[in-house]
Amino acid sequence: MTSSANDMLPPPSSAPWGGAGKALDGVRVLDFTHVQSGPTCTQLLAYMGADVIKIERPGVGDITRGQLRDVQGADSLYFTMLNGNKRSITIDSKNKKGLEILERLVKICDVLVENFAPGALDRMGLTWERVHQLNPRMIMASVKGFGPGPYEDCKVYENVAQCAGGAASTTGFLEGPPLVTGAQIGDSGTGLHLALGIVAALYQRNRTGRGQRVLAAMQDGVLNLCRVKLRDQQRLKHGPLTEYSQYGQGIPFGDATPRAGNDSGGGQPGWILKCKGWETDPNAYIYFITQAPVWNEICDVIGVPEWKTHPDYATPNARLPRLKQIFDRIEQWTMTKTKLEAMDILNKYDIPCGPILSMKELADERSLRETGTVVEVDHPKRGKYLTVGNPIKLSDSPCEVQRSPLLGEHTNEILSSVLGYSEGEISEIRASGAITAPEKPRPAAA
Ligand code: CAO
Repeated sequence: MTSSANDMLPPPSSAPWGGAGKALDGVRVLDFTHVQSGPTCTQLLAYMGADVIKIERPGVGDITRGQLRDVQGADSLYFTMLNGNKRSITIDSKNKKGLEILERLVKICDVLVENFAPGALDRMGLTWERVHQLNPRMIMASVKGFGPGPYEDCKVYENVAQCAGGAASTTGFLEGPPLVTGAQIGDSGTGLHLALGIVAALYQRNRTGRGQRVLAAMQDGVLNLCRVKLRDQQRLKHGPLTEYSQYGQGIPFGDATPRAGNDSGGGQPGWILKCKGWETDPNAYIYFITQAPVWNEICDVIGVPEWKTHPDYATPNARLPRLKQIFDRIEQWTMTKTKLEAMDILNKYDIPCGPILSMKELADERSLRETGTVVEVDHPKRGKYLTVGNPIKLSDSPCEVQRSPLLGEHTNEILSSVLGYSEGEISEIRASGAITAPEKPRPAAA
């Protein structure tokens, strides 16, 4: 009889769904991340059950704790919404004792995640070689702005990545400048890529017994999300991009994928159209897709049944040069309905469409609360706030969203119960300055 890898696995659990622990139970993450990209990644791992220990500089912490502060004396929403379900320990990595504690953490963690500027971790003494020597099973995962190449030493923020990864050159209107998008595809998008790399590395480690380096460069992550634009770049060699409205307007194409306004990215033309109330409500709009299989239904709904058979409109190819005129006609209809009324009517006919929802509407949307995508949590300093829960739903690993930790809230707990330091040793550590901010000099006596 031959044995397979599956023979090594335990039999299926008889616990009820959601009662067999969390997907990443038992995985301990040394979270050396800050700002947005890295924290997005480690928050997802925490949502999935990993024990995420966030290392922060004593007295200061993640810089976002104090950025865009809305409540005096409380951690900002920037921080709280990216650091739920984590524990916080303060360690000064430039203090000798601090580095010793960090190295002890390296030995007992499964994954180290960091997104410092290139070289910062090496300067702390935590090179890949050192980390691998301390713990050969350690997976060391990094977000950097760029991969190896001419820009590898550059510091990068969200919009820089959007520009360098191809998003900005392909976003906006043809006649306008490049635009960045509100979706944080550089930061949160790269955090997502990194999280996938980490779980793949954890899975491979089950077989090989060793860790590896995982790198997600923000430029690469953005380009991956702009894959269809690189597709269009190659199609340009073979003629104009007929689904872009500039084709119908007779505007010639250049040698690079142009900005496409609100054109649909796929082969089904779409546009954003005004709805009732657009004069005063900036979000009274709907995205409308003229999907070919429901063309007849579209003609009936907007009141031009003759377009079903008219040679200028009956086929997708005939419609391509007339998209502007077609959407203008559809808009005459959408302007008579609110975006939600239009949505109701169009969905009855399976016509793909989507209301432009504001953040206010999303925050109030009951179904998002019910699925745990939008969650209200309580915080000792700022009170209740909304955050985004796990957007990835696992049927056997439910997510309970917890508030973000206060700066250093778990320092003692981690030193004693995770690292096994005695009370006496913790006092010595405290005296060494490794976990506390240096005292501010007192003003001289008058
Ligand atoms: N104890 C002591 N020092 C610490 C510390 C700790 N616990 N935590 C961090 N530091 C130090 C680092 O060692 C580094 O010091 P040196 O430069 O002297 O070696 C310093 O803090 C700052 O690190 P940084 O250069 O990463 O921070 P920055 O604010 O100047 O730059 C950012 C921020 C995001 C531009 C940069 O980290 C970066 O390019 N990261 C990679 C790309 C990325 O993730 N960008 C997305 C950010 S989200 O918009």
